[in-house]
Amino acid sequence: MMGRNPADEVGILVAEARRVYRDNFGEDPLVAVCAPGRVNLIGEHTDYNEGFVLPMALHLVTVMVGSRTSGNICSVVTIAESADEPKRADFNLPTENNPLKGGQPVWANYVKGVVQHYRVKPLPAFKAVIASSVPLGGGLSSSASLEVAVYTFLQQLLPDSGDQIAKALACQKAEHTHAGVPCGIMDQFISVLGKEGHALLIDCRSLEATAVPLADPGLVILITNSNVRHELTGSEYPSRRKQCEEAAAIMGKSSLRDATLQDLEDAKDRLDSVTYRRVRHVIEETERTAKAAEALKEGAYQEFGKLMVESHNSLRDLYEVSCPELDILVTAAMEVDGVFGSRMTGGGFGGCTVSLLQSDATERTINHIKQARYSGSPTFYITTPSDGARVLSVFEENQS
Ligand code: GAF
Repeated sequence: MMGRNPADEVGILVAEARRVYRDNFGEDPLVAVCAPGRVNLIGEHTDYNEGFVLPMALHLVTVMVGSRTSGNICSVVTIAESADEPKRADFNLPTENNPLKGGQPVWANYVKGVVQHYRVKPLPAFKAVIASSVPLGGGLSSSASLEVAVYTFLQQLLPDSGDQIAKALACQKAEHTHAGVPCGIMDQFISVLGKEGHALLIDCRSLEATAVPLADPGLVILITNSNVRHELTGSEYPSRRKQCEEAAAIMGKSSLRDATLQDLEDAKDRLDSVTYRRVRHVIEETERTAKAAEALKEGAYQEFGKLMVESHNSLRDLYEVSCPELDILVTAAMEVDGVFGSRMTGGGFGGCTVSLLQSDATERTINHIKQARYSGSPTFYITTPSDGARVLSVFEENQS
């Protein structure tokens, strides 16, 4: 659970990364940057259908410290939780004839992907250390926060135009090409553009975002990590995306954003029953998300919570991306007096739930969830909406 204040937590990560940098490279880094993970309050599996999402940036961040170096070889060390070894990767800067390709270790592919898609060239070589407090595979966007941290770091070495949307899109492209996940834009967008004290209603078609205030001291946003590993690199996520795109084509729409429930009924005979359920989720979830943003603006937390639960049920029954552990956590949270709503968050198949509750219900909610009939052991984060990626320190004059 969140114990220290968020700024101290980031400071500890930076200090640790600097120490490891000194141990590996025998000098101090020049710059430290960070990019947050996210929790999505509502609007799941709608981003790649050009619908609405309502995420907020977290106090959990990926930190990157480093400096430019001469030559062509980049060296990166990670001390973030990662599933694979080695913890150090050395690779050549890409050239037109030799683009950077994915390989081993897997964590380095996120770095390489962003270097490959950085919008200005030629980049100088660099040395860097990565640290992170975003739990790996927790559905809180550990990978997007890594990509955006790398991009933010590269901006310190060779500034780009500063276009924030283009930055998010370049990081999304890195995920597509180097991590093999055909994700939507939500995670990279919020990691770049998150705003303290606010959730963002993102229209994933126009890429316009509306900041929705979310800083009521009477309200707590509780994240419960099921500690069931979530992996989007398997076939489930890509197959959901493909089903949606094929359904849109069958319905004569450029994306499911244009489809209504009436369109769905009209196309029922041409869709198999699984695809029908997927499409229904997407159409209803997009509508629910717009309604939820209105409810949040008005402080109508009961209404917001009801929409969260509807979203969870739809992800469980229609989109089929929940799992028994997430269902148990949501049911347990909803049994507590003072909890407005609860749902799985992120891609699904494990990871976290997010619950909205009265702040005076926090302790009893956590205690109740801990007692739920649940084989794993959940962990908890009490969180508030934070800013997007930022430069934390420039330790000396930056070389340019
Ligand atoms: C993952 C993806 F990366 C996002 O783009 C989004 O589709 C989400 O799953 C589901 O809403 O986090």
